[in-house]
Amino acid sequence: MAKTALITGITGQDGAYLAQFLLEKGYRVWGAFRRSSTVNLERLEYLGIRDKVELVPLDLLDLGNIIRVLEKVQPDEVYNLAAQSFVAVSFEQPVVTGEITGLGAARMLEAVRIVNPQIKFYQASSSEMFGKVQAVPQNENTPFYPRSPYAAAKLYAHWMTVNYREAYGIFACSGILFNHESPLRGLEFVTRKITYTVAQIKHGLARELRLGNLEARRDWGYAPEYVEAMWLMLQQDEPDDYVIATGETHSVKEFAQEAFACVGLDWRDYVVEDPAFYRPADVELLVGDATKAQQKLGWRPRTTFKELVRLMVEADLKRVGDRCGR
Ligand code: NDP
Ligand code: GDR
Repeated sequence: MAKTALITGITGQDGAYLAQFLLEKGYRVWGAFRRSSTVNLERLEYLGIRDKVELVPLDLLDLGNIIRVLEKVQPDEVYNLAAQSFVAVSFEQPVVTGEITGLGAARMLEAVRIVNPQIKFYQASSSEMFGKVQAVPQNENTPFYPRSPYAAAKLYAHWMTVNYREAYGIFACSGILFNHESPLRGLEFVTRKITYTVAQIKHGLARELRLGNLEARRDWGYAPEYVEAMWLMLQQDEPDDYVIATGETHSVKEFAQEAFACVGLDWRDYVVEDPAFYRPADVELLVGDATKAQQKLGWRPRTTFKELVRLMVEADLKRVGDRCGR
């Protein structure tokens, strides 16, 4: 019998790629979206899977709603990808970020415990939980030091996941994923902001790129490979937590340099450092050690930094070109 999966955050980057991956594995896939005046299914459409995913309204703020969805869908696996996921906004909306990103995960876990504790549960944890550098590279044993309301909310969700595993025997896994990017990345995140603006500049539609902290370093991987790791975690004999990362770190400046180089331009002619994009507290250096995932899950990143930048720039050149009829 085909397995059934429920994915929260289906309208986001990872939701779309995970749905595609699970459909290819023969899963029945339910996508949970929150009600809005215009539902955004652009990413599912981009991947050509809009009609293959069954959609169900679910808001992480509403426990009753979540319980009824689990009763209706009866999933074998739940992937909790929904969150207020933009770190910069979490400084402006700390309480709502805590409600969605932190307590939202607790509501999901409670619903699993109430409806069917046999459901396998994946929590989308984040390298942001490592925050202020305590050690490099960061692995499952590195102490956490969250530096934003987003990271603090994710840390609460992470420990709740561990607690539900230990307290109630729920098959709950926390994937501590480092930044992963793609042509489906939201435009406010720095990588996509860079590649989209580079494409606009190349097409003569923009003249400059305003960025904040150019020295921040991140471990950037390719999103479709990262959703495979989520699935692998739920296929093991025992639930556990895993770091998923490439093991390489690059600065925002290096990303911009590489992206402009892809279209034959010099980043220094276009990038303007703008304090408006600085954060009250930032994470300066992330680099992950995914040895445990390699050994236990057989997971490895395949796409290099240069390939990632190029594929994102090329996708945006095409998109911007199509929009302006070139
Ligand atoms: P996105 O921001 O692209 O997607 C977030 C999703 O959450 C959207 O579908 C959004 O819906 C949904 N959502 C927000 N609030 C609610 C709510 N109250 N109820 C139900 N759904 C809600 O994130 P990504 O796909 O990039 O990331 C997926 C998850 O992984 C997130 O939890 C993120 O924090 C985490 N993560 C991401 C990493 C990355 O590098 N991408 C790294 C580590 C962790 P809507 O479209 O309506 O806004
Ligand atoms: P991050 O991603 O905060 O790591 O969270 P983001 O791309 O927003 O920032 C990365 C780094 O770039 C610096 N930066 C800028 N960031 C943005 N967005 N816009 C700018 O103009 C800019 N200029 C410099 C930031 O200061 C930061 O240091 C992402 C999200 O997907 C989280 O949900 C996820 O948990 C983590 O990745 C892992």
